[in-house]
Amino acid sequence: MTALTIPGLDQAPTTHQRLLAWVREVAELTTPDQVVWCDGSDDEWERMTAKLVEAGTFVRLERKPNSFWCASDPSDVARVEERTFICSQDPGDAGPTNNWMRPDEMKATMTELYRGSMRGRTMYVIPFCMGPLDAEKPMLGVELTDSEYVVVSMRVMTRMGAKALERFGDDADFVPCLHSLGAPLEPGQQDVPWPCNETKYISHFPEERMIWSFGSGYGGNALLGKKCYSLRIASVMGRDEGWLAEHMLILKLISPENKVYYVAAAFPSACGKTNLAMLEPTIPGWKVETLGDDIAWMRFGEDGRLYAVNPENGFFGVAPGTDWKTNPNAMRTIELGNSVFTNVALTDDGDIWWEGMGEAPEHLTSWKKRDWTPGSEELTSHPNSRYCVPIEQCPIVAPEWQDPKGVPISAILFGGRRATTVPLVTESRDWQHGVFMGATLSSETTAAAVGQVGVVRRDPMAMLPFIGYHAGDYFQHWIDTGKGADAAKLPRIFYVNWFRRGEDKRFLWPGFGENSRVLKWIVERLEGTAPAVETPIGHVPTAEAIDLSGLDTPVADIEAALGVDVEEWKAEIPLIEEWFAKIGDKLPSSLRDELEALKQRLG
Ligand code: SAT
Ligand code: MN
Repeated sequence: MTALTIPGLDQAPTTHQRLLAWVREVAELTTPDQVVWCDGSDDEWERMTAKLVEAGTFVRLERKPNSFWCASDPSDVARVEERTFICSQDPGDAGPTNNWMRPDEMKATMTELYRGSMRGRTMYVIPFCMGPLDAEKPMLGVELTDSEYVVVSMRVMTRMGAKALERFGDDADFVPCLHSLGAPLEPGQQDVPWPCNETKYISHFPEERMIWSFGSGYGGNALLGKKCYSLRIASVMGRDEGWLAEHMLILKLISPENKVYYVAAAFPSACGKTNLAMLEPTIPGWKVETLGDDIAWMRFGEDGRLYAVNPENGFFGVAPGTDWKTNPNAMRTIELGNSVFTNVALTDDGDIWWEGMGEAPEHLTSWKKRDWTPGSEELTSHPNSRYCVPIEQCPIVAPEWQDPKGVPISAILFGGRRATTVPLVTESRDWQHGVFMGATLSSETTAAAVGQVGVVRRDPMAMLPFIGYHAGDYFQHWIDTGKGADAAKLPRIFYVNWFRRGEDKRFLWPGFGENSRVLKWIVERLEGTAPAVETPIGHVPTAEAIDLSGLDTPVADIEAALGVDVEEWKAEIPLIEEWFAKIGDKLPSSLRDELEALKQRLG
């Protein structure tokens, strides 16, 4: 039998046999019109963006250099957790928090979906690297996709193209990531601006370190280096190899004495991680620099400290609510251009607009491509609309952000969005208690995933949708990470909640730049200079322990934000018990002990 000839298939700029064989196999299954090996050049960016403009997917912005407005299909706007699967051999390895399907069954189902799914389109081969290219062991992947939007976005979010392929040599390991929109084109058929398929699968094969995605073009479902590789697959690698892949920002805090502290912080999607990562301290003399806003890979260094690397190359931030007041550094980053804006509004003079930017212009084109005027009932932008921009453009990016060694973490923050119960900040008693805090983290749901917004759910370490294996084993891995280490060198763990509300429902804490006051208290705890009150749930500052100079929030509000209400916490216990029951037999006994100890302390 003669092999199928598909233009471009044989123009591979590599001699990596496994890669070549896999690309051929997928091309023969999906039957694209041609295969293009992406090099990541400016030329390629020009060609891709021009093609997207031509197709009506992109509108070039007049008011931002090299930037584009994009509206997705209204049905394809967020991660689809219901359609996300961990296909381990044993369902016990996916655990109670993931959807599971047998790998052979999933492969059979998806193979039929992929058959001919790229017909009439181009299949792009995107070699990429998560984390610095000069890492001792670069973390490589290849995404095959029939979406130009994905190519362009991967160029921003990862190190991709020729410079990544260089690191493949003849036989480097890589994570195969297969993506198809599932929207083949028949000869002469007119394309739509945002092709996708009603049927969606986001499937992970943890034992094979492989990802198959079908039917969606949206970020978290389609940019497979991000949540799929850097969290779900990497968390499994981390379990097996003794490191942590976490849903955390990485920031650098510089004190007035020029002392440097690196902080990693986990929050569920759309809870202000990007804002915290780029915070502008309101207290004099303090500075923040950023290293990442979404994902941290943490490994022990030779000195016994935990070092964090950001595997990403760009920010994929929530647009609404971002403006010169809440996140000036994000605004400065996108002002420089080279950005893709998805599902925000378009102004008549060719700029972008979204809720939270102040007074709306007289007329906009909404994310649904409809005329919008200030009287309109609809939102201008989808609540999960995003900007996608290179990290290097951030004016406060830390110079060491590409250091393959990473940066030593002094404090880990876990945070959720809770209107009640959880104080502004609590310091854990020790590592194990900190892991308990993380494991029982809860938050009100946001628009980052399809589903109801505002429901309290447990979101352990803000990783609920991203743990690539059994949540109980994941907790044990966190416990073991602490056990194997020198306790004095471990990061200290804190639990924060910027979102507590008063009886009249208003926020008690101003948040944003003022969060620097909480960071300052945390640093003073590390230095042993700040007081805290021992409460049943951990160490909590009094209002006096926090630097409130120049803040006009009433002290009564701060006190309420810091309050530990024993009755509220007693009401929380059955919810934690319910959550632990869901984890089942694999719940580490040390976490059960922590729960018992908490109950005792609450009396
Ligand atoms: O949709 S993404 O996963 O890319 C972003 C997020 O939900 O945090
Ligand atoms: Mn995220």
